[in-house]
Order: sequence, then C-alpha cells, then structure tokens
Amino acid sequence: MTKDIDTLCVDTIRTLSMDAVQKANSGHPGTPMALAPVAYELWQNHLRYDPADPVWPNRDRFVLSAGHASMLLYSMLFLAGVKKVDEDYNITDEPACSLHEIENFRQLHSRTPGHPEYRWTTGVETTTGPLGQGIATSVGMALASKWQGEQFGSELFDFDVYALAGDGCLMEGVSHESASLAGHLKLDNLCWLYDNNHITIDGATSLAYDDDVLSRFEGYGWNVLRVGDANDRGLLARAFEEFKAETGRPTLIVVDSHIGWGSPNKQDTESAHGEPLGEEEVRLTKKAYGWPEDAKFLVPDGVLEHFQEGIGKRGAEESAAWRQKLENGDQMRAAAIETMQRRGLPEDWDAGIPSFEADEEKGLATRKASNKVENAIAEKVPWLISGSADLTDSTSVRLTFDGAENFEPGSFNGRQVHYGIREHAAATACNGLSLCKLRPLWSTYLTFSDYGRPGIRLSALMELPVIHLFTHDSIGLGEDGPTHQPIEQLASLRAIPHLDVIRPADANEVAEAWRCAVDRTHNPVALVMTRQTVPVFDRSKYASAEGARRGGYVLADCEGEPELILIATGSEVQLALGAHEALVGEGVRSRVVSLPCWEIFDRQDQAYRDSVLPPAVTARLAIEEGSPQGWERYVGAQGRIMGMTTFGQSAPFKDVEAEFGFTADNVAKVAREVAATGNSTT
Ligand SMILES: Cc1ncc(C[n+]2csc(CCOP(=O)(O)OP(=O)(O)O)c2C)c(N)n1
Ligand SMILES: [Mg+2]
Repeated sequence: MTKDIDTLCVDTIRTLSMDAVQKANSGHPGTPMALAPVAYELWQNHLRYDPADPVWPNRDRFVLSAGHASMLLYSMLFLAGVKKVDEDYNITDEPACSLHEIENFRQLHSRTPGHPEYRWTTGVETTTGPLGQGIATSVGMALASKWQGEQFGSELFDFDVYALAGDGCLMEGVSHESASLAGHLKLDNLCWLYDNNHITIDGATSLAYDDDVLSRFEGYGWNVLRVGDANDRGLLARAFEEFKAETGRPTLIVVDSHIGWGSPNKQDTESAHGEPLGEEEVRLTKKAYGWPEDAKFLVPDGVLEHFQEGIGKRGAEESAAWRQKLENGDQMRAAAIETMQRRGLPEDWDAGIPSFEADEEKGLATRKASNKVENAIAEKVPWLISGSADLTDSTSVRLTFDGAENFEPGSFNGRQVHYGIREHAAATACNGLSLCKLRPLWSTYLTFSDYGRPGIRLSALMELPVIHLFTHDSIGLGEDGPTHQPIEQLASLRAIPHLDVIRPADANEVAEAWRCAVDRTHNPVALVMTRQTVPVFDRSKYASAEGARRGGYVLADCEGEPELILIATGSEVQLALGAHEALVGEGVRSRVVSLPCWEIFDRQDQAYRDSVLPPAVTARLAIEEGSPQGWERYVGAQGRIMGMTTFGQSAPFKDVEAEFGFTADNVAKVAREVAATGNSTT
C-alpha cells in the first residue's frame, strides 16, 4: 500500500470497524468509517491521554455519545495501546482492548460490547446509555475539571472533555438542557463534535429535523465552528486548536461527514448505520480504499508504532510531568487527591453527624434533618458537591457552612450547583462528576425523579456512588395535589438494579441513611424524604436507629413471639407505631418493623432477616403511601398491603391521608383483621 502513514492509520480504524461488524454479523459500521479521521486527528495529535496510564486523573476525556459507533472507540483503544486497569486501579500489562477482543465484538463476556460500557472496558469513560446521555455526562466531567482545578490548582487539573455526538444526540431533549447549562457555566473546557451526516435510522434527517444547529448553539452562548469535510485533518486540527484557545465558552464543532464513507453502494444511506456492509460490499470498500480486499483485521506494519510515537509518547511525557508536579507539591494535597481518586473519604468524615433528641410532639421533617446531616458530612468531605434542579431549599440541600459557595464562573470550587429546572441534565451531570471521582448529590421532588430517570439508571448501571435525593415523597405533601404526589416512583426506583432506595422514618434514621449513602465506593442511592413533619422517635422506648444500617429492623416489639407484624417505611412508620400501641394495649402481640431500604435488608443474611420477619408469622401488614407493587415479598400470601392504587388528592395532608385510610386508627383496624386471620403455620 502506498499511503501516507496518517491515511494508513485512518483506514486501519475503518477496516477494523467494518471487519468486526461483519464478523459479528451485527453492529454499526458506517459512522466509524466516516469519523475515523476525526477520532484519529483528535487522539493522535491533540488529546492529552497516556495509553499507559488510562486513569491518570488529569487526562482529557473522550466520550462517545453516539455509542453505536463503538467500534470507533474500540479501534482507538487497541491502536493507541491503552492498558487494562484492574478493579483496584492497578495498571496491568494487558491491553484494554486487544485485536482478539475486536474479533469478538459483541460476543458474550468480550470487552467489546455492542455499546461502550464503563467498567467493562478500560478507556471507556462512560456507558453510552440512551442517545444524548453521553454529551450530558460530558458536562458533569467538564464541571469536575473546573472544580478540581480551582480546588487543587490548575497546574494539576485542567483537563478538557470531548464528546462525539450524532443527530440523535442533538435531537434528544437532554442535549438542550445540558448545552444550555454548559453555556451558562461558561465551560470552555468542553468540546462537542457533532457528526452532521444528515442520516438517522429512519433515513434522511429531513424526515423530522430542520434545526439550524449553528444558530441554536450560538443561542446557548457556545463557540460554534464548522469543519466542512470530516476527511480534512488540517481543518480538524485547526478547529481543535481554536477550541483550546477559546475562553469563556464551550465549543461545538460541526463536522460534515458521509456515513459509510468510501462504500460504493452504501455511503450516505441509512443502511450503513446499523447493518453489516455484507462480505461483497466490504471487499468493494476495501478496494476503494486501496486496501487488500481479502485481508481481515489487518493492521499494517508501522501503524501501531506510529500511534506510540504520537499519542503514546506525548501522553507518557505529559502524565510523567504531572506526577512530578504532584510529588513536588504539597503532600497533603497529593494525599487528598489520592483519597478522592480511590473514592475514599477523609478519616473523620462522619465525626460531625448529629443525633437527634426525641421529639414526638413537634417532630422534624426528614428533609430538614437531612439538611443538618448533609452539612455535617459535606463540611468534612470537600469533594461532596451538592446541587438541585431549582429546589435547593424546598428539598433542603443548601450547604450553609463557611466556604460553601455556589459553583459558578469565578468560584468554580463552589459546592452548590444550581442546575436550573433541568432534571435530565442534573442527574446525568452528576454521573460525569462521579466519573471524575467527586461525590455528587442532586435533588428534586420524588415525582420529578421521572425526569432524571435515565441518569439515575446509568448511575446504577455504571455502579457510581451518586446520591439522588428526593423529597415530597408521598401524598403526605398535601395541597400541591396529584401532579406532585408520587405514587409509582418508589416502586419504579426499587426496580432499578444496584440502586439502594432509602426512605428513613425519622431524623435518626436520616442520619443512618446518609451514613450508608456516603460510606460506599460503588452503587448509587436514592434518599427519599418527607416534606411534612414526622415525629423523632424516642429511642429509649424503641430500638436504636442503628438498625437502619441493615436496611430493616425491629423498631417496636411485644412480649414473647409476635403474632402480627406491621412493616412500614418513612412517614408511615409513625402510623404503624400508633396502631401497635393500641393493639398491644388490646393484648395483641404485635411487632413494628421499620424497613427504610429493601435492597440493604435483602443483602442481610437469612438468619437476620428471619429474626426480623420470622417465617412463622404470616399475619403481616405493610403500610406505605405508594404503589403496593413489590410488597408481596415482605407480607407473603396471607399478608395485606395498605398502599396507593390511585392518584392522590389536593388538600391539607392530614385530610389527604385520611381520605386514603392512612391514619393510625385505620391501620389498627386493618391490622386487627389481619391478626384475626391468624398465622397459617401456628
Ligand atoms: C434514546 C434513544 N432512542 C433511540 C435509540 C435508537 N437509536 C440508536 S442510533 C439511532 C439513530 C441515531 O442517528 P444519528 O445520531 O444521526 O447516528 P448516525 O446514524 O448518523 O451515526 C437511534 C434512533 C437510542 N439508542 N437511544
Ligand atoms: Mg446522523
């Protein structure tokens, strides 16, 4: 082949992608073929990235938002010689993505799944998720870079974030929220590359899309550049340089491209998007590239070496210089960075967590208690970043100690992010923050968790310790009525694997919930709090709230073996206790189990779970102001569930709760019925 080395490298990316998709007989060849020069130019000549240290904290991030083009990323990881990192962040000698993995594209247990998945493949900076999530995540990463730069020094943290998006990403609503937020925050370290190819799955974009993308992004306050031909590496290089020189605005580079570039019969067609080209078309395309037609997975001599001389050498020098700076600098700072990178916590992180005096009369809304606990922890954990989608005070997530400023241009080490009324963007930005090892929290009302759901789901899929905090957690929010009253949200959040949903009953359970939420390196939590006041239980009369650490515990008990178990979460625990007191007075051997977190309880050993919910006691009643779905597994076939099977009502909260039977008297009444049916095994 008589190609210059750069073209040889670009065509290697193209042909590897075509071959992998063809061999898997499934996948998306057209976009990697079109964007190979873009990825090549970026990685080889601009991206600050050390393939031998892919977890270097100040590396530039490359996010493939158009995740269907996964072979583009896998080709880059392979060709750049990125090393695999193990679970303890040790760099191994193994490649992150070998040629063998590329040959096993989309196969069981390969490191080359259909779409990039964080944790499965070193070098994948985030899971793709639904279209638009990648670019939304990149905003959080850019925010993290700014925060870390301000906190630890811009000589240590000033990484850029690149995200590659297609028409799909930009059509998605979340792109609007995220671009608007990034423009507002003046994230000039953020560069989105828009693959302007006029094609989506259904065909030409003109079927559904006529946005003037340039004006749109100018309207958000972005720096908008255009590269009229994806194959023009000179123009691409200039655009990347312009991005780096730009201050005060994020950059969008619109790149005009041709899907399936070079394929004689498939270029510019939707079929190049999501189908293998076909053996014959692969041959014809290779011929058009001047490539050996029958060669498969060919990596011509000199290609790997060329990458080593480019990104490899540059990255090694840059990361070594960074380590030197870290070692020569303040050692306390270096230690803090190391702790943060490993998702650790300062030693005394929980020293200030308050315990709350019993107050069964006046009580305290769990959201209010939550604010006290959050502040106590955040003061000790500098990288805990609070935020809200315009409900900072209603959801009680404002940090109030000295130095807890807003995160905004001019004070990028602020701790309070105002995400605006942008729940999709907020939830997903938190994933970006977490991927850069900060400990983010965002909040809204529980009903609106629906708007953050893709981000919540991805935090669970990626096993990121993000805190999703929701208040106004039931019909108990009262007057705002059915639009605001969550019904199915608890059940639907509980349905997400790896997400712990914690709904504490009182202030002291709130403290325990926060402890669980922060003291973890993997897995997100949803903290669910009341708007309304609830009693702070007298723990000298009832069991210690420490039981909440096990997800569920016996809060109140009877003499001897119970014959009836009342199980509740959150604000309904007080109803269970009220009913319990009445029943015990009547001689019923009743027990109250507070079950703030199903998931944590389910992870306890069988003996513990049986001690809380003895299998012999089948007379059980669950009380929760939400969908009854899922409670069967705790109450069993003979148990009853008091839940919500309709939407709520707008009225003062006591009236709404009474309307739906959520009073201690009514719980006692239903409990008597349950107790009367007896226990099947006794
Ligand atoms: C939220 C979401 N909706 C739908 C899809 C299915 N999907 C995958 S790619 C795609 C079309 C994307 O078009 P574009 O971004 O222009 O990519 P191109 O074909 O140009 O590479 C669709 C609809 C998805 N992945 N995510
Ligand atoms: Mg497209």
